[in-house]
Amino acid sequence: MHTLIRKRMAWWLALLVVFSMLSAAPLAQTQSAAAATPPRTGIACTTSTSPTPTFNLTTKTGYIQLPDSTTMFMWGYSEGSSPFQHPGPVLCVNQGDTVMVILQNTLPEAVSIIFPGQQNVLANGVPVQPEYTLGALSSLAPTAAANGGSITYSFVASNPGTFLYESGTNPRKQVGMGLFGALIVRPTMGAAFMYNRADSQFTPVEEFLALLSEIDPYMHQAVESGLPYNLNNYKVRYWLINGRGFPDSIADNYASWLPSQPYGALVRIHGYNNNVSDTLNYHPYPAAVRFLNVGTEDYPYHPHGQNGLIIGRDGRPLEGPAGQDLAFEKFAVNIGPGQTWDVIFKWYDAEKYDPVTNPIPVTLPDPATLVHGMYTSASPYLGIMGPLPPGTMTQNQCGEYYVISHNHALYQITSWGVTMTGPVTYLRIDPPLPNMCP
Ligand SMILES: [Cu+2]
Repeated sequence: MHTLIRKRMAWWLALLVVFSMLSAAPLAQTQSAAAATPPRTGIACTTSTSPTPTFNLTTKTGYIQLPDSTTMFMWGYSEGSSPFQHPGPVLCVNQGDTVMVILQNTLPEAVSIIFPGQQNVLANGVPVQPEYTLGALSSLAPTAAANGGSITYSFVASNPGTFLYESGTNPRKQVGMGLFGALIVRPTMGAAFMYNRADSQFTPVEEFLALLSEIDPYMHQAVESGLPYNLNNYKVRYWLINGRGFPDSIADNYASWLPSQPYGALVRIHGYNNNVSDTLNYHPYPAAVRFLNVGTEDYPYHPHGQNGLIIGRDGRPLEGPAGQDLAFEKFAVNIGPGQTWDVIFKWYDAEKYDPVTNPIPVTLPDPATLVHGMYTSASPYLGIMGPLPPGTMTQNQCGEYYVISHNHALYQITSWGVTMTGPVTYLRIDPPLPNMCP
């Protein structure tokens, strides 16, 4: 079952998998690590009591499912006694918190955690220093010993923003095996802001994670078998978003058929309203996406159809010394290894087409003559389901729009050769409230 057989699935098979999705998967309530009722889409935070949040991270081994039907052996950080998960829990804390992370190591080699972007990190109360073995650097931070060791890291989360946490011990191997996660520091202005700037406000239920990573299957196979692996042979075959490949990426958080991959990547929003003549005022703020790259390659991510406003990078707001706004609009978001990018974006229903009051001023083709994709609403109008040709099926629920959003290095949106998988997801735009969307 764990042998890495390259299974070249036909694309239509992958489509069949998609057909089983978005069918309102029930939320798994057994994952106690996250909030009691995690959101179906968006960031599922693991929290602890402010101002001294404490997280117990235990290294575990486990398996994840990949889009070519491969089952991949992984290492990971799990919360306390929770089962293996990939990636590690999304730790959400508040600016100024004294964060304590207690690492318990069950793996057969020493492991550590580093917190890039955090200052004055302590390990067992002592400032973090590298470890040396026989005079050679062996870890960027003090370790928890193999097979049961423990160590406690602590730091004050001084800066709001998006950060990685990851192994600092033989990171090429250990981070590649899955020892990483995301850390979100909320600013003192509140959880609806990315930074302590009024212009960083977003709609809280429209906050999303895009944690991009990669897998060399031969390294994982060697580690599972207890064999050495020459990292000069490192070659990535799988790329993931939030620990999943498309189409699993668009399934809900905690989808029941992905028990060790809790985080979905579907970006589900409402249109943004800043038009004073608009009668809708329930949605005055944009959506937010936190991009992170824990791999070794650039990930040039691009959401189709709109620019993002880049407001922060590596846990620092883009601003001048006097607080001048240095945010800039960009189409492709090219996240380098180890970087994080904080992006807000607005989706406008610019023309507000309506079949009665504002019809599209062209003759629409007969739906019977069109090829309909599996998420078609068979109508160009937001919130309206058109007539589908007989025999056609759709996963569309309420006339919502779908826009693809994906890594634009096309060789990276594969799973060992199975194209159009990997770091791909959808932007889903729901019709204005009240709507019929489940
Ligand atoms: Cu594209």
